[in-house]
Formats: sequence, C-alpha cells, structure tokens
Amino acid sequence: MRHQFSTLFCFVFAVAVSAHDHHHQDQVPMDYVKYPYQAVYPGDNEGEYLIMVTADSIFSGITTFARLPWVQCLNKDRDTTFDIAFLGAPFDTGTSYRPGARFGPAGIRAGSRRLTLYGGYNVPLEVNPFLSGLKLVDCGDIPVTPYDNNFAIKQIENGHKELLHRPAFSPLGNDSLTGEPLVPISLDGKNHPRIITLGGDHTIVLPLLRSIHSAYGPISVIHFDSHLDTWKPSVFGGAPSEQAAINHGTYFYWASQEGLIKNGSSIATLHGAIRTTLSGPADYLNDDASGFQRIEAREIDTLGTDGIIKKIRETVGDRPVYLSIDIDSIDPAFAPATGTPETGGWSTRELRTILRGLDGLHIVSADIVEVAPAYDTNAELTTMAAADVLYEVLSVMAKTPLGKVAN
Ligand SMILES: [Mn+2]
Repeated sequence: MRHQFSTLFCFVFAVAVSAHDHHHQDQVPMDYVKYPYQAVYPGDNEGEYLIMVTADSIFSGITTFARLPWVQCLNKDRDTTFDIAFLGAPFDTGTSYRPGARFGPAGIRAGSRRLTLYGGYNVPLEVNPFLSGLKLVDCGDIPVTPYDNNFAIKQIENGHKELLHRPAFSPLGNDSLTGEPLVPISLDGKNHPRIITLGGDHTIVLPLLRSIHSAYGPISVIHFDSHLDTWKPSVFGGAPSEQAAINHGTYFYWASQEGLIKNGSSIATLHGAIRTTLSGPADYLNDDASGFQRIEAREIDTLGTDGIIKKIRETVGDRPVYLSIDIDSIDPAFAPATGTPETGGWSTRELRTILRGLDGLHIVSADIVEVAPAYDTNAELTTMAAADVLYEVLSVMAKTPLGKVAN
C-alpha cells in the first residue's frame, strides 16, 4: 500500500509541474531527469530566453554530431525532413596507404561533442548555426559493406540521393536585401536540403558527386587536399582491375570523365593546399585536363589567407559549389590521423579562416574525409580539428540560403 501511495503522489506532482509555465527562474527543473537536460540562456535582450544544451550533456549520452538529434533518415524516419543533415559514409577500402577512415564518422562525432558547450555562436561570422532557425539533424551512417567496393559505392550514392531529394524542411524565404522571394539554384528547380558527409576515404566523393549531379547538374568544386586526386588509374594504383581503378587518388578523374564537375571554357573548380610529390609534371597537365585550378599549400606564405580566399572566390563566383575537405590539407602537426599525411600543410587556424572566407557562397553540400582516428593522439587532435572545420562550414551554410532572386 505504501508503494501505491508514493506512485500516486509522484503522478500528482508531475501534473503540477507540467502545468507550470517553464521559465528560467525555476530554481531546479523538476523534470531534471528528462534527457538530455536543457538549460535556459538568458539571451541578449530583456525577457528573451533561448533553450541551450548545457555542459552536463556534452560528455554524457549517445554521441551525435554536435549533440544534434539523431534521426534514422534511411530507415524508420524516412519521412523526416531537415535543412542540413550530417551523414556518415564509413568506407575505407579505396585507400593507398593507411586504412582506418571507416571509423571517421564515429571519430568526428566524438571530436564534435564540445561544439555547443558555450552555445555555438560563431563570433567572426556573427551567426549561431544551431539557433539559426534551420532544422539540423544527424542522420547516422549509410550502411556500407566493407567486402565489395562496387556495391559500397552504389550504397553511398543511393543513401546520399535519398536524403538530397527529400524536400527541405524550411522554405527559402526572401532575399535579405530586396525582400523578393528566392527561387532554388538547383537544376531541377527544387529546394534541396544540404548534406554534410562524414567520410570515409576520399573515394566516397565519386558517388556523392553522382548524387549531387542528379539535382544540380555539373557542379563547381572547391577541394582542399594535399593531393590532386585526379590521377589517371594507370598512374595511381596501376588499375589491375576495373574496380581497382576507382580509388581515393582517382575519383576526381572519373568525376571529370563522367561530366559530374564543371570543366572546359569556364574553369570553376579548384584544389587548395596542394603539396604532394608527383609521378612527374604530366600529373599537372592531367589535372588541368580534369578542369582544376590549383592553389599550392606554400602559397599561404606569399598570398596569406586573404589572397587564397580571393583566388577561390574569383574562381567559383556565385555558382552552386560542392565543398570537399580532405583532413590532410591540414598539417600532420595539427591533424596526424589520416590515410596519407603530408608535411608542410596549413594549420587548423588557417584552414578555418579560409573556410570562413567562403561566407556568401552557395555551398550545396560538403564533406570531410580521410579522418582515420586510430592514428590520432589521445587528445583527439584530428577529430576535433575535423569537427571544428565542419562548424565553420555549417556556419557559412546557415547564413546563405540556396536561392536567388528570379530574373
Ligand atoms: Mn584526398
């Protein structure tokens, strides 16, 4: 009887609490066992308050990117819409040196835990991507087989496409200057959501670009990497079989061959942070033929970050652009846990500054690849760098809708 009484007591108590209007003045939230615990941030103006995830949930619970809600986008939550989704592609059977990027998505999520610890406001970009009104979710990982590359590459394309062709959660809204309604910049005229893919080795960008092509047609690409990744299969890997010809050093060659990326008269595609040795100068001619311009890593000493940003913006213009970031663009001093490290790279600070310089560009989707956590330090240097780099990408995306004013 005593047990029953206490149950009844709790019930009445709970009703009383839920009927109570929630305000930050509450001394102790009566529903403190609710998970995850959310606190109230007073905001900048009188009477304003914002719900924030607090420090005590940063290191507890199931890990998603930046503590975003996990949505099972590819199975039971197929009807769920969103504006920006994080999506893992745990594939690493296209690597030439160190394997291990299949653990990249899990590692990057772990490295992202602290992103909302102080609220997530991006000071230089003057935006809080987590409170910008967009619906952000973590869609988990695409199921990827480790036994058959051909099959895995199709899985990645289909998984990405499935999300890309879902309608965006939020309408495009109006142009901030003219107030005129925005129309989509996609080729199919639809308002697509954006996907930030967590790799995976760089091979995944071939199926990702196949998916992007289905909505945007041939796309401009900004590619940060120490390597070209446009090598001919006969040069990179020797192409002993059709399958071996598609790997993390050749996928851009194939993307160019398939017409997935912009090429020809209007050069609109470029690499940044290049510093690899070559099989010979012909590699650069081959890279030219794939449509890329190059910014060498060492140019940061002469141009600075401002000069590099200028070069990127002049190349891409206001075209829709896909952004692919190989973590090896960052120097191994800052990001050692990667498949093919190259010394002489940019610092994490320099890459973050350059990414913020993309503010205003129409980045239709993005990825970060080649994070192989097994080679990281115990301090999670690389996964933290990867997560923080994506925070800049997310902030830039949150500021610029994928729309234009109709002519
Ligand atoms: Mn690469």
